[in-house]
Amino acid sequence: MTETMHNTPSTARQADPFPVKGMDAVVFAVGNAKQAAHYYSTAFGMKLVAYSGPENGSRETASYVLESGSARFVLTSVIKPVTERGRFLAEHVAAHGDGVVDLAIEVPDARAAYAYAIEHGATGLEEPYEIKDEHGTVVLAAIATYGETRHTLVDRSGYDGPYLPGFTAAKPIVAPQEKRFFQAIDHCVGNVELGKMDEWVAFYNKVMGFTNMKEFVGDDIATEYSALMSKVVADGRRKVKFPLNEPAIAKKKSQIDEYLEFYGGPGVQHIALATNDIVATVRAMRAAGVEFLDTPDSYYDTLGEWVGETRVPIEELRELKILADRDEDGYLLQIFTKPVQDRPTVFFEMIERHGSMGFGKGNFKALFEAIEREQERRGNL
Ligand code: TYF
Ligand code: FE
Repeated sequence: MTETMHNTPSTARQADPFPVKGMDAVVFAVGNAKQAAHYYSTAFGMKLVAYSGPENGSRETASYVLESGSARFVLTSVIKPVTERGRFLAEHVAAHGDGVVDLAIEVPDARAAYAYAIEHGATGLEEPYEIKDEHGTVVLAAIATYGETRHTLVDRSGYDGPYLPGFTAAKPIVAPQEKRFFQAIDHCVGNVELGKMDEWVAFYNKVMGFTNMKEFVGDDIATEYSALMSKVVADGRRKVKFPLNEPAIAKKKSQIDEYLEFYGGPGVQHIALATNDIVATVRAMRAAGVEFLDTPDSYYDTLGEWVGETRVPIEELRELKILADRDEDGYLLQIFTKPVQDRPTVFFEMIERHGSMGFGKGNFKALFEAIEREQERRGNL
């Protein structure tokens, strides 16, 4: 599928209906944010920059803000639920395990973004509001997306504090890595129920004016080996990319069904993190104990024939189990972690792009066979 084509010449194209600056943060609700912050510091090389908790006025929750380049994670856990928000977060962890509650998007105008979304059918969760401190003012609003996930719309152009009012600057938990493991959030993937993918694609088309990217996984690939269908939506400037998966009826139990069963419904499946040196990143993460999906040796025997030259010699890709894919625009290198909690739910992808705007479709066979081997080990196939 190609992007929607308009007959109007590009010079007459309408202004972006929903301008987006990029991902603001991926917000996780977890059982133990203190330990999670340590994990993302040591295993993902992230740097703690801000904190909110009982020591600085938040009696209900503790939140740790970690950064790596432009990528920001917020890890929140409940200390003692008193308000609706505290109860929501506690119940979220009870129902879903550690997971993503918010894919927060940075926008130039949160009021305008919220108004556009509501006008086009979004469910409002927080009407636009301002919070301020000595660093300035942030405007926030929030809308619902799949499952219990939300999109907070953040305008931080009038703010220069470490994260949001209520947070104070914090020192790194461990000595900072000499080199970042990743620089940015590349894409955030959602799993939705069988038959709902197109509804959620339509939701992003309508509510945020996002358009479809050309890479998609249809029936053919789905039944042959992937057991999932997938389409990708993105904002006009491709600053945020949201692939959406649904299970497909295939020979094996879909990995998406396994996710939906253990997460207890739709939610964020994986976050892809952009690196400019995937070899160094994977070496460092493996050394820190991060587990990656295995790729069979046979994958590398024929890789060179179809993927051509890449920055990294095939033998190094083989050693580290890194995947490669090429399309008309260039190539990419990618690898997937195993789920990062006890439930077979959320995982990460590390991706190094060289021109390709794709998502690794050429790897689906090898990738999904690897995922199925893991499902089998868990007894869920
Ligand atoms: O984001 C994507 O679409 C790629 C492909 O379980 C993919 O990373 C899709 C589903 C999945 C793993 C990777
Ligand atoms: Fe991905």
